Amino acid sequence: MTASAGTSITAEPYPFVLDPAHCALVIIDMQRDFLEPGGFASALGNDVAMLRRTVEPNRKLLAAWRAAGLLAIHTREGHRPDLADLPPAKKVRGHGAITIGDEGPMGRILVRGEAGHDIIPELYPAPGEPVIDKPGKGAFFATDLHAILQNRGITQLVVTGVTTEVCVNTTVREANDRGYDCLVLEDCVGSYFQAFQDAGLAMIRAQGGIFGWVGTSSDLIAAIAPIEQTPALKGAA
Ligand code: C5J
Repeated sequence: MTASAGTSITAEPYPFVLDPAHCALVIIDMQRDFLEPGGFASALGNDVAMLRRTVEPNRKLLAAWRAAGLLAIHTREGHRPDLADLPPAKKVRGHGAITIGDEGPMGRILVRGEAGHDIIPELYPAPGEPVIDKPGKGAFFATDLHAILQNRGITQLVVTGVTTEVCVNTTVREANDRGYDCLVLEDCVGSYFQAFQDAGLAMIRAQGGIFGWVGTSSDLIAAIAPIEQTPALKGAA
């Protein structure tokens, strides 16, 4: 078996045919403020363990993806230090005591350049891997993600990260409307709420895969392993 010609991967609602040469891994918002015990989300009382269970599967997947020579892209939700790109509605939503731009446990909340805004060390981008700074929930809104993907001939996305029902779902819907096939890996996406994790995945694969496919990292890693083991296939991919 080679993974270069189109490998069928077990997924719901039916197998996903991977085309590695035209597929990018997009890891959504694995940022310290969302995932670390001392971060903003945990200060608000969220159980970050619900998200941290995704770290190790993502780490293994990213290592395999890099070893296969495939394109990995990282996103971060956040805003300019002057907050000029922060809609007033987003700033006040939720009536929180502290909101975006205020001082949090790891610097100003969701502000670019602050420690809490950065990606967790376990999944830190390697040199050359694009990092998309996005002001919204979707990774396509007000970013150059679509241009980067188009310029590289990408037609498929493997989507992982947090949170399942917010930034992962929004990005998958945006990608779907732009013509990308999306495979979401259930063990590599997380929510602070189990009901939202379940519903978020169910909505993607419902109605014959209305937004995409749902699979697991172990099946994907098995499918790309031949690329890693066969140097000649890296060129094909
Ligand atoms: C993400 C959020 N990344 N929940 N953000 O999902 O506000």
